[in-house]
Amino acid sequence: MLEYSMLYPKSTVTRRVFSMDGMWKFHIDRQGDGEKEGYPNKIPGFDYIPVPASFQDFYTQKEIREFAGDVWYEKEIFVPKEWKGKNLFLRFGAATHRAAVYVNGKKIMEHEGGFLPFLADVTEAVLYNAVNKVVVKVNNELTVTNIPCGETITLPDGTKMNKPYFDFFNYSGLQRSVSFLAVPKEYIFDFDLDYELAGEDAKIHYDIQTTGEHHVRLLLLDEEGKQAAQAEGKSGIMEVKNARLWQVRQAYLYRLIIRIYDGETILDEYVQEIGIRTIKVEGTSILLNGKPIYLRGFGKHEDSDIVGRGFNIGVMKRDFELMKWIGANSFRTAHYPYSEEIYQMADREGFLVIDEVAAVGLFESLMNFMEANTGKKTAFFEKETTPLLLKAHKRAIEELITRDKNHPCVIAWSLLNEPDTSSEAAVPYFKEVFELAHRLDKQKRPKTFALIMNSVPGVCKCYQFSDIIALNRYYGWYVKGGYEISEAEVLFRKEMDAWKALDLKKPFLFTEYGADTLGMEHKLPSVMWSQEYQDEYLKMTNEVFDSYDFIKGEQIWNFADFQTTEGILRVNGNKKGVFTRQRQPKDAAYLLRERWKKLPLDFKG
Ligand code: EVA
Repeated sequence: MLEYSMLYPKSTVTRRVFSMDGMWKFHIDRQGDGEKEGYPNKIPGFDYIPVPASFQDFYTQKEIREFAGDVWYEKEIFVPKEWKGKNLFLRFGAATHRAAVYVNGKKIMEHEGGFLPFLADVTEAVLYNAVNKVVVKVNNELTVTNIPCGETITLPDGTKMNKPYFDFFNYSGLQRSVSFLAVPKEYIFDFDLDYELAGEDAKIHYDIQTTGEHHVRLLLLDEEGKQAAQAEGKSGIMEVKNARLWQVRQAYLYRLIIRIYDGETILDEYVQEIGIRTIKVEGTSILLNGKPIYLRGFGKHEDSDIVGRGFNIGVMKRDFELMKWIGANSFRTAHYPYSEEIYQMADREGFLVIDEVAAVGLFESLMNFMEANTGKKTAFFEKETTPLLLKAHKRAIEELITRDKNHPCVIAWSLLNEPDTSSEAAVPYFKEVFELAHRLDKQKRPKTFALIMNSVPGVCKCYQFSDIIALNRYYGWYVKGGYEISEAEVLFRKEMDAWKALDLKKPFLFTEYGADTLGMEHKLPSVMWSQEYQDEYLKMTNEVFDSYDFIKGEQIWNFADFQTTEGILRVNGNKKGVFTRQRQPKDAAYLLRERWKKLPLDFKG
């Protein structure tokens, strides 16, 4: 169990949340000696930047954009005296990739992992009815002992530089909201829900964890605010008559109110919207509420102009509108857990989410999507440091599942993206990771990982761990692109025939396929990178998808163009977007819309 509660911050009759978003004082620690220089008490200078945001794209200097090391943030907060006697927490939606938190000069905690929330307990450190100083040191260096993986090199002139083993820009900083919470001494710490459907009715199996022994009561309200069910005690079953189910693109959300009582006094209250639904895999089918579904949608990124990977509420709204327009019903949170607000929106809009932990780059190469095809092996899981990586990875899985388990939108966990599965050493690693996820999830959702191009029958040692076989495939792009596309199709079908021959009795899903396309480029006849070629590529790929019954979904790479490390394969970023980075459609968007609007939800049963 985690040492702090991951519940999303909400004000209720017993809780108070104060947003710390806005301008923070900011300083880049070029010497890396901030502690020695007294930064925990006060950071130097008067530069201010917004939170939440990545720090990289505001500035005009390349050495800031590429900076690898420590950056410092500072903000003052007034703590009212009425909050005495409460637990006071600072909550960081994320700090990429690791952070140390100081209050009034005193170190409170450290956290590693750049895409999940953490809480600093500042109850003892604050001064009441006074201004308090919050200082946060954020470090963005990449290592092979933390996820996502990469390395930090030193250039001949002494400058440090990040070398990701992954294909997205190493945006960092305080990229998500920061809040200050006042929570009662005895409080609701966590809860787990699971659903069982019985005819018209539903049973909600629940477990509530609190920090004390007082009595717990639950109340379930429907969308009109009418009582739909109630229950007493920390664990049990709540019966919902004539339950309205959470369905794909037709969400129904109940409001669950959890309270701790001392007699008739409410000690703590937490409120969350929940959706009643079941999810499971049976044979080659993915079943939502017992009925087969076919996924259509995207691998995405949190990425936009100016704020980088910072949570951007406007971009989130636009993305959902575009996904609805194009007829998508799902997305994968490639390659890290997204901001919590995105899952809340997916809950409300009825989108299916494959929730991915930041285990990307477990294949030692910047261009792994290219090199996997060459037969390159990197023995990634045979490193001396692998046990440390495994520890960080498991911790991130625990944080992810604890954070996201009660979202109806989350239908599967993706535990790795494109690891090197060619050596036996990967097997015990996978075993630990998959077993942990299974144990932590009361709903026992399907678990998967995205297979890199060379993870094929005969080579991949780990696909058996997956409940859904998720393939990242680029036949017609990295393999035999352009006029060779007919050969790409032959090779693609050959691989799919090999999977078919294994008769795994599991659903297959394409978690990636795509072709880089410049939003302004037209060419008749087509060439690679033109809009015409993206369409040709999609026609070929779709035909292959439709030839195999066990393929139960397609999530194209990528929803939108996104920023990457600069290099000869990337033109100011990755251009595989169906939409541009500014969220306007390429030609392929119309082709996909045509297809997806017609595909029934239960396509291929
Ligand atoms: C690509 N291919 O080459 C993508 C990457 C992605 O951006 C992959 O999983 O295999 C990766 O991150 O465009």
